[in-house]
Amino acid sequence: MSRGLEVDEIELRRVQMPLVSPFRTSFGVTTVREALLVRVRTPEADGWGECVADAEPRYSSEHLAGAEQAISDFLVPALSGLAEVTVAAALEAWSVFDGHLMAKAALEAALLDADLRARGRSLGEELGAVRTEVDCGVSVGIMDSIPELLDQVGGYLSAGYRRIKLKIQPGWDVEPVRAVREKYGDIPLQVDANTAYRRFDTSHLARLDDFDLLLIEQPLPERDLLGHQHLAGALRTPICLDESITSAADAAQAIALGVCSVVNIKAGRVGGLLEAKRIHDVCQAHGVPVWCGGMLESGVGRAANLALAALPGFTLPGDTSASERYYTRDLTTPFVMVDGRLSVPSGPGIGVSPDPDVLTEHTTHVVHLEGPR
Ligand code: OSB
Ligand code: MG
Repeated sequence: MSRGLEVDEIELRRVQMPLVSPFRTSFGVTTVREALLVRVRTPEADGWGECVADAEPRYSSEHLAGAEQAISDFLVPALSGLAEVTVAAALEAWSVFDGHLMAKAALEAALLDADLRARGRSLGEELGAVRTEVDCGVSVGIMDSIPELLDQVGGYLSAGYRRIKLKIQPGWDVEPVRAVREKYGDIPLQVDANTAYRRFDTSHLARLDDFDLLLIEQPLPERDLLGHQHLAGALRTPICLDESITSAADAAQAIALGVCSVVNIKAGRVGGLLEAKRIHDVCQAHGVPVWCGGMLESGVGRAANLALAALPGFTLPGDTSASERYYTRDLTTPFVMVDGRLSVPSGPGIGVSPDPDVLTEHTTHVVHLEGPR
């Protein structure tokens, strides 16, 4: 972005989207996804961003109401001090505010989308995409019983998903993994604990080594890098970090310390698409494979995730699933999986826009903020 954006208005919109089935993780269950959409209005185009914070601070310390407040009270006012509103200048101005990465990512995405649409350039091109479609994996929640889990996994395999990820927690780990391996054989399979284990669980987690998993994602708490380092030495299964990695500096440190050998990148968790690309670059330079995570996004966030997942270092299938895995009606034209892959949008910006009627139907409240003066 060279010249500045003329931002007339910023719209913050809360939406509620019922999931096709409840999604249970070690930190809670979601039946209706609550999201915050950011629309940046400029004379040339509207730019869209989706905030990945949850209604409650369980996955991370951020939550939706807090993100909304951070945007309206700090991030938008900070734009007023800029000579020119550019994405780079905005990120620089926001760097004085500690944390609030999900809030920053949502507004960054909307500014970037507005700018790219005005310039007729796709997000994929801007980030350095090298492919037009990406391999899809699917994240399978904790279920009430093994037969229900096997049914759900079977459905996703029939649909064509190229990799299955099982959510695990103490009491739901070795047995479900064994059952899926026994029934479905040598499929690409991995697990995600969302910080549910502690260092004293090391010998229990080592039992997962029998199942040739692609990786185990975030077994220990976010801050416990040393614990993950010990675990990496004790397990054959590769350690992948999600919650622990919030910047390129985090990724560089984790790699240098031998804490993980794979990284799950979520732009929404790391303060934006540009930081996500930097994490990708650091990992690629060290030969560490990455994949694109998800936070049950609507089509708005999904479109941006697909552009990111098209970068060369994203060599593992991500949690970039089809719209119908989450929602009966997505906010955008649904993303449909063909042969286990989703197409990377090629239109300007994120390449899709919310349908006004679906948007209105799901909206619970809207706030309009004046653009920077
Ligand atoms: O840890 O990857 C995670 C969903 C919400 C919060 C955290 C996570 C997830 C998922 C689902 O695993 C990914 C998706 O399909 O969007
Ligand atoms: Mg995860």
